[in-house]
Amino acid sequence: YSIIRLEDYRPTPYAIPRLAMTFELHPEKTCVRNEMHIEPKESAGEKPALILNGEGLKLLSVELNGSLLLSDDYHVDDKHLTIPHPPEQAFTLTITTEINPTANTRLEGLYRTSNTYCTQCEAEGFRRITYFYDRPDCLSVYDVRLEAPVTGNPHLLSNGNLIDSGALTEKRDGSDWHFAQWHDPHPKPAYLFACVAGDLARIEDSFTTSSGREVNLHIYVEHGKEDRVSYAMDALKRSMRWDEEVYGREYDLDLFQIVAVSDFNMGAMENKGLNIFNDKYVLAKPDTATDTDYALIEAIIAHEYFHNWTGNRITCRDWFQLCLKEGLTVFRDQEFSSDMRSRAVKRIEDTRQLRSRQFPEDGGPLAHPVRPESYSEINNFYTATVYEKGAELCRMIKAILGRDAFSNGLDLYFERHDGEAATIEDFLKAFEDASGKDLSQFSLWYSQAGTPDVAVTSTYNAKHKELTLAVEQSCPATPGQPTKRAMHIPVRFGLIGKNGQEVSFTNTRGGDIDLHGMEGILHIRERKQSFVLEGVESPALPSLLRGFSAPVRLRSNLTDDDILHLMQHDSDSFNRWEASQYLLIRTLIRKSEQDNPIEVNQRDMTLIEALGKVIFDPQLDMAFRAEILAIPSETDIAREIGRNVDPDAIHHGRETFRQSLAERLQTQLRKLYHSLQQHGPYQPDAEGSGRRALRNRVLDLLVMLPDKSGIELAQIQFNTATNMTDRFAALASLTHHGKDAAKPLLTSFYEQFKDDALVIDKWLSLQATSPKSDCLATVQSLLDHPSFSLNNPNRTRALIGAFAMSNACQFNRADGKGYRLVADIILELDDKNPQTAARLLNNFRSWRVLEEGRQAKARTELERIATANPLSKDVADIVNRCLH
Ligand code: BAL
Ligand code: ZN
Repeated sequence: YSIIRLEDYRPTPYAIPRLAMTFELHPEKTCVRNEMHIEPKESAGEKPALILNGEGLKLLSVELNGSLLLSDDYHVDDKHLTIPHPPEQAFTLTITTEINPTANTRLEGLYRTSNTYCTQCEAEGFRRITYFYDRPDCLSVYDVRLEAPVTGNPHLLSNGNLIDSGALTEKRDGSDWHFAQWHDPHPKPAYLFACVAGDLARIEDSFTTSSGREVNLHIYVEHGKEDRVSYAMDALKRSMRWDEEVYGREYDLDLFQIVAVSDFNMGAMENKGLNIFNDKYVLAKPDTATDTDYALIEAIIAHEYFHNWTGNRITCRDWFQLCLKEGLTVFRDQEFSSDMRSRAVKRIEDTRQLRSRQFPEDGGPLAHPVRPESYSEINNFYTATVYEKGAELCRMIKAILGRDAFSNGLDLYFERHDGEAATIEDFLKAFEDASGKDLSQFSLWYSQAGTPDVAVTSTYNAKHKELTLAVEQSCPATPGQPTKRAMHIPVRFGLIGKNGQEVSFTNTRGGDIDLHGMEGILHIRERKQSFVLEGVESPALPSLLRGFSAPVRLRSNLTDDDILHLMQHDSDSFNRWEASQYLLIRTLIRKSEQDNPIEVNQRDMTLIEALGKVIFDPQLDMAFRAEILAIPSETDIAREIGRNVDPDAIHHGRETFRQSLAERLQTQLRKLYHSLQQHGPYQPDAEGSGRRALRNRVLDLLVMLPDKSGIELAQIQFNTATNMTDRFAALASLTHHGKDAAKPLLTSFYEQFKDDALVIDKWLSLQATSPKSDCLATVQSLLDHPSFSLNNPNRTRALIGAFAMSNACQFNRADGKGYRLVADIILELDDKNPQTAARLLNNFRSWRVLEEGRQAKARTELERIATANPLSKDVADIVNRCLH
C-alpha cells in the first residue's frame, strides 16, 4: 500500500467553490448527481489534469458544461476519475454515479442503519458517494437536494438550512416521493458533508445566541426513544452557552441538528449543522444509562458542537494536521466538563485515561507523533495520541503562555484563519504573535513521538535555605525516531513542609521559573538542568507535576514516606491522588512478585491506613474519594512493570491486596456504604454521581469479604436499585468477584433489558471482562447469542473489544486462546468493516512487554493475520506495524 507523506503536500490545481448534489435515494441503487463548478487556480501555462477521488462507485455519466463526455475524454480507475485536458476557463462538471447503501457494511460513505439512510464521510468517505477532491483543503458551498419515497423517509436532512421541500408530482415505482432542498452557506470540506433520510422521531428545542439569534435545535432518534433525549439536549444548550462565554464563539446557522443512529464506526461526527451520533452517546434515562454514560454524553455532545469552530470554521489543510482540530477540541471538551463538574476529578479521570490508552500507544510499535509525518491508512490515526496527547499539548501551551495570552492567541487564530484550512504552524504562530513567546522548541511535541521521562533530584540546603531541583529529561526511541531532542516541558510545582503546610520561596535561579503565589512552573528546556529555589525557610518536599502539567513519566528521589506525606497533606488534590497511585502501584507490583501476596506487612498496613484516612474524610469531595479508592487496573500495573509481564501474577496480587484492604477496613467501609444511600430522585450531576461512585467502589471491596456479607449487600442493591448505575455496579461486582451469585442476576438482567441494545451491550461487556477462566467459553457462546451481531460495531466493541481491551488476564491467557479468539474475529470482520477490525487489532499493541510464552502466542496470531489474503489496508497497516 502506498505511503502518503506530509512533505509531499501540494495544493490542488483546481478549486471547486460550489457544487449542487441531487440524491435519488434507493436502498440498493441510489443515484447521485453531482454538479461541480470548477475553477483553475492561478497558474501560467498548460492546465494540469483534473484528478478526482472516487471508490466503489458505478459511474453513469460525465458531462462537461452540459454536454456528455465520451469515454475517450476521461479516464477511470478503481480510485480516481481523471480528465487529462480540462478547459482553461471555469467549467461545470456533472458526474452521475450509482451506489448501494444497503451493501455498504464498511459504514463509510452513504449506508443504511435500521432502515435510515445515513453518511459518514470523515476521513475519506465522500469518495464513496461521488467523484470529488476528497481532501480537507477543498472548501465548497453545498446545495443538496434529497429525493425519496415519502413512506419510510418523512425526514430528509442535510447540512445548513432547509430552503425548500415538497411533494414530487410524478409517482416513482408506484410510490409517492418528496424532496428537500438544503443550502449550507459555509464553505466546507467534503468530510463534513452529511445527509440522513428516514423515519425518526424529532425532539425540538431552541437556543438564543448571545447576539439574540434564535437557533432551532432538533434531535432525531428512533421512535420510542424520545424519553431519552432530554439530557443530550440540555448538554447541547450548555455547550452552546459555554462556547460563547468562555471562547466568544457563537453558533452560525439557524438550525442545529443531531441524529442518533445505532450503527456507527465512531462515537459521533461533527458534520456542519448536522452532527451524526452513535446513539450510545445521545440516549439516556436513569434506568438504562449509568453516570458514566451521562458524563460521556455531556462530553461528546460538547465535543462535536465545539468542532463547529475548531474543525469546521477552521479546518485542517491535510490529514497530518488532524490534531489541529481534534487535540484542540478534546482540550475544549475537557475544560467544559471541568466547568460543569469537579475540575480536580476531571483532571484525574483524563490523566488516568491518557496513561492507560495513550502511554501504551506511545511506548509500543504503534507510536507516532501527535502530528504524524506519513500514513498508509488515515483511519488508523484517529488515536489517543492525536486526540488526547494532542489535547495535552494545548494545555501545555496554556500553561506556558498563561491564561490571558492563551486566550488572545486563540482569538488571533480564529481571526486569521476563519474560513480556511490551517496547519499546526499557523496555530503556533498565532500564540507566538499574541504572547511574544518563542514556541519553536515546544513545537517538537508535535513531531517527536514517545513519552518523555523526567527525573528530578531534590536537595535542601539548610544553611543557605535553598532547595535545588536537579532535572534530567530523556525520551525513548520510537519507530523511525531513534534519537530525540530536548523538549520544552512545563512542570507545575509547589512545596510542602514537614508540618503539612505549604512552604514559600522568594526567588529562583538556574532556569526559567514562573511564580504564581506559592506555586511555580519550571520550564525545563535542557537535557540536564538545575533550578534553585531561594528563601525556603524550612525543609520541604517538592510536589511536582501538579495537575499533570505535562504528559511525561516523572521519577524523583522522594522516598515512599515522602510520597505518603504528600498523599496526606498536599494542598493540590490532584497530587494527593497521584501520590496514592504511586504507592498503590508500587505495592501492587510487589504483590505480583510475591509467592504469598496474602501476607500483609507493615508497609501495606501503613498504606491501607493512609488510604482509609482519605476515603473516610467527610470534608473531601466524594468523587475525589472514589478516585482514591479506584485501585490501579491490571493494565496500569503491567505498564509500570514494562517487561516480562505475567498478567496472572498481576491479577492475583491485585485481588489479594483488594481483599486485604476490604478486610482491614471493613467496619468503616460498611458504615460508609450505608451512609451513602440515595435519598430523593436520581440526578446525573457531579454530586450524585460522586456519591454513587464512592458507594459502588466501597461495595466492590466489600464483595471481596470471605464471609459473603458483601455479596449479600450487592444482591440487595441489584434488586432494589432505582437506577442503572447502582444496578449495574452491583451486577459487575458480583460477576467479577461474587463467585456463582451473579448467574441468576445476569439472567434476570437480560430478561428485563433484552430489547434494549445499549443495555445489552453492558451485559455483554460485563461477561467479557470477567477474570475467571470460563470467560473465554462464555465469550465464545455469546458470539452465537441472538442479541449479538458482528455487523453492529457497538455489539462487537461491547463483547470482543471489551474482552481484548479490559480483560488483561483472559485476553492474555497463557494458552494463547484469548488471542486466537480475537484474531478469528478480526479476520472475519475485516471483509465487512475494516475500520472496526483494525480498532480491535490495536489491542495487540503491547504484546512485546509480555513474558516470552505469551509473546510467542501473540506473534503466531499476528503472523496469521498478516498473511491472510485478502486483507484490508486498515488491518494490514496495524498488523505490519505491530510486527516490525
Ligand atoms: N471527527 C471525528 C469524530 C470526532 O472526533 O469528533
Ligand atoms: Zn473530534
